[in-house]
Amino acid sequence: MRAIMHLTKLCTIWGSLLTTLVLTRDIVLPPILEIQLDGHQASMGARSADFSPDQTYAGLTTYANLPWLHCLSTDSSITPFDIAFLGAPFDTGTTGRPGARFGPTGIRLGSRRIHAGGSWSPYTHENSFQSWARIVDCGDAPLTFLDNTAALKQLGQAHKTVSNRQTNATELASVPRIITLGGDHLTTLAALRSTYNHWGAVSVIHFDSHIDTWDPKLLGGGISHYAGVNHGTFLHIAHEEGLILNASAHAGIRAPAVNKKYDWKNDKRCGFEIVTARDIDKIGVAGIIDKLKARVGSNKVYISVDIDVLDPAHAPATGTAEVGGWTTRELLSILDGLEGLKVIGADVVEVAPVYDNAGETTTLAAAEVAHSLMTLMVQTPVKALIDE
Ligand SMILES: [Mn+2]
Repeated sequence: MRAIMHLTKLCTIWGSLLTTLVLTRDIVLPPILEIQLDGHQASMGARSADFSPDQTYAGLTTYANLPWLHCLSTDSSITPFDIAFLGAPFDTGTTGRPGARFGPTGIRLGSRRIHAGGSWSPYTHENSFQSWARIVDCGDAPLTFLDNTAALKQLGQAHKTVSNRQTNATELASVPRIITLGGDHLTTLAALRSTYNHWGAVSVIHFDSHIDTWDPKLLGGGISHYAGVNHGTFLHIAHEEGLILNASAHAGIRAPAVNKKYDWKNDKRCGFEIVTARDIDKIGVAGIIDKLKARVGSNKVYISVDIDVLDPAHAPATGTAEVGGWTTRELLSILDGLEGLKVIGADVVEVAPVYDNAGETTTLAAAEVAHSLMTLMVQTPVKALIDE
């Protein structure tokens, strides 16, 4: 009892002390006179504002506030870099809702709180922006929206130009690696054609709710050869062109095939093993990671993330949404679990911001997916064929 009385007395003293403190705090209105713009002691009058490039919400919107570089310029002496973000504003290869041409802009907006100065991971305690790699945003490739064949050629040319640049950390990497911000999934075909030149045929880890190996004669209606080249057939075409190894995998599959047997058989023939969306209920995140790693082994890997691998609850803004998918946390955990793979190229595609909500659910997710892909590249530098 005595102790309780003592405690009550103490609380009363503390209470009045706090009240005094609050009442006597010196508040200057308007509160601008003593603003410290450089984080030290300067006042506004001292004109010492911090205009360093690593400021969020300032300057032009690049991916994660990275420096923009005119990678597609004809100037051969531009700043060397090791990893580049490249937008592919293209959506005329889609069979569903269009709008992914605005994906690169959407993903950049979704990334505006990510920045090099404050990206220390709570999981690894690393910051992949502060590493051996110089990372830049090359802006978007100029692509026609009127001719898919021409657009693919333009995108291929852009990839070639960017990947033929000088690297900065020459002892670790001789070819700059590209993370494409899509764009519908057909854009991945141009990326794979380009990576082949530097890395040869690669394993593909394809995060998607759809297999995307559909036979162009079937998906495209057989109307024309041109119609068969679309975002649901590009992996079939990549296989035909010899760009991918028979050691590739889909992850997150749940969309139905359009026939009983042929699609699955054809998918296998194209080099893919399937991890379904519901496999996660049986083997968990760790089991999925193990399966994917076992499938690609020590091969060089291209990772393509169709944002529709996520459930529409986590990524509504996409062209061909399928319910019953993974959560954002599950996808990020799986991606981060692929640490150690030799990732030579990557993309996040099928982001169509017009279908997003006010909370930017999809573009925030896509931005973080791109961050994870970038981190995989930083964790494992890879030598190009020519250096092996
Ligand atoms: Mn896809």
